[in-house]
Amino acid sequence: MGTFSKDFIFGTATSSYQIEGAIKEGGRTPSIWDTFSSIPGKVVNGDTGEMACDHYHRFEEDIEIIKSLGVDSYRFSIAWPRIFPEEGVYNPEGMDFYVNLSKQLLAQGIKPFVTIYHWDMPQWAHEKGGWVNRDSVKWFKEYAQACFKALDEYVDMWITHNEPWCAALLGYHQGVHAPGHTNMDEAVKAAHHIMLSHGEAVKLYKEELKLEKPIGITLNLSPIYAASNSQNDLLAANNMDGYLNRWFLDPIFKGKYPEDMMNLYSKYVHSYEFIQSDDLELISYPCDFLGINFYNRQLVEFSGASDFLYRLAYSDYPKSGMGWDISPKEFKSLIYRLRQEYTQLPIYITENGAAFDDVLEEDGTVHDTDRKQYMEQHILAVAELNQEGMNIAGYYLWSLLDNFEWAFGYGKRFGIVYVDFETQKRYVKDSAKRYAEIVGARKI
Ligand code: IFM
Repeated sequence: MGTFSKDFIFGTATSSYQIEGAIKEGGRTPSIWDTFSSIPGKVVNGDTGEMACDHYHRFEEDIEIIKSLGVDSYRFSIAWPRIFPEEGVYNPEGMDFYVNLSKQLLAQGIKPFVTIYHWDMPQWAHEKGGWVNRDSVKWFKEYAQACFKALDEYVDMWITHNEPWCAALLGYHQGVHAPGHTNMDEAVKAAHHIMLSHGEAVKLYKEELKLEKPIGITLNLSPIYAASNSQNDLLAANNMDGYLNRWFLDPIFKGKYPEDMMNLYSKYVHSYEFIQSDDLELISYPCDFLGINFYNRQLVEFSGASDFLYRLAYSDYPKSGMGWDISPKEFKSLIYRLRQEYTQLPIYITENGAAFDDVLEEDGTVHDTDRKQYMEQHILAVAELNQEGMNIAGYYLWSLLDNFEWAFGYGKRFGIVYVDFETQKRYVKDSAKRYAEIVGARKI
C-alpha cells in the first residue's frame, strides 16, 4: 500500500493536435502534422487530426469530466499555428481559446499545467527549414513569450517542450513523425535547436520577464537493458541509451553532449560547428523541475546491420496494446538512476498510461481491466519511490481522452475516457473511476 501527501499533484494530460480538431478555425493555419497526416501511407487508416476529439468545441464538457475525476491539475499543450499563423504575426483569437480554457479550469479548482510545444510546428516554420534552421530558436522564443505574457497569470506550471527525442529523432531521423525526414544530420541539428529553444525560453521567463511559476522540460525516458551480458549486447544497450536518453539528459543537466555518441554520430554528422560557444550553457540553464513521460523499458541486442549497432530484442514481459513491455519495476530503476546521475530537482511524471483494445459495452461501460492494473502498478511505484525520498511531485495519467495517436491514428486508445469518434460521445472507462478513487483517497 502507498499514500500520497496533500500537496502531491494528480492530473491527466492531453496535447493540442491529438484532441482539438478545428484545424481551420480561429485563424489557425496548418501545422506539420496536418501536412504529414494528409500524405497517404503516413498514418494508419489515413487518419488525421482534422476532427480529433473536437475538444476545441467541447472543452467545457471535457472540463466537467476532469472535474469529476477529482484531480488537482490538467496538462494540455498550445497549438503554435493558432498563436502565430504566419511568421511574426500574432493571433489574439488563437490565444483566447487557451485563456478561456485556463480560466474555466481555474473556476473548477483545476490547475492548468501548460506545454508550449507538443510537436505541432506551424507549416510556415517548416517551410523555412523547421527545427534544422537555427532561426527556429528565435521563432520559438517569440511564441513562448506570447504564451507567457497572455497566460502566466492563469498557469500553474510551464513545460517548454514535450519529448524532444520524438520531435527530432522520430521526425527527422526515423521519418515516422512529421515532417517525415530520414536524415541523421538533420535530426541532430533539430535536437540541438529544440533544446536551445528550451534554454532560451527558460532564460527569457526568469531573467527578462521575471516571472516565477515553475518551468521545466519533459523528456520521454526508457531504461534500456541488454538482452545478455555479452560485450556486444552491452554495447548495444549503451548506444540505445545514448540515442534515447543521454543525448538529452547530458546537455540539459551536465552541459555537454555524450562523447561516445558524438563519435558514433560523426559518420552522419560531418561537422559539429552548429553547436556555438554558449549553446550548452543555455541548454543547461537551471529549471525548476524535470518532467518524465514513462511508458516502458526496452530490451536490446547487438546488430551489426543497424546504424548504431542495436536492435530491439525479444522480451517475454507482458505487453500493452502498443506491444510495449509493462515494467513498473524498471520505472523505479530509472528514477534511482536520475537521482544518482543527473538531478535532485522535483520530478513530475507528466505522462504514464497504456493503450489497450477497449470494448464499449451496450450499456456505455468500458471494463478496461488491463489499463486499471497498469495504472495501479505505476501509481504504487510512485508512492514507493516517495517513501524512499525520491521526490516525485506529481503524476499525470496519459490520457484524459482516447485521441489521435500520431502515426497509429485513432486505433490505439490511451484514454481513461472512451471517445466514439463517429458521434464524439464520451464514455467514462473503469480506469477513470478507479483513478478518481485513488485520487480521492490519496492512497493505493
Ligand atoms: O500519445 C503520445 C503523446 O503525444 C506523447 N507521449 C507518448 C504518448 C503515447 O504514445
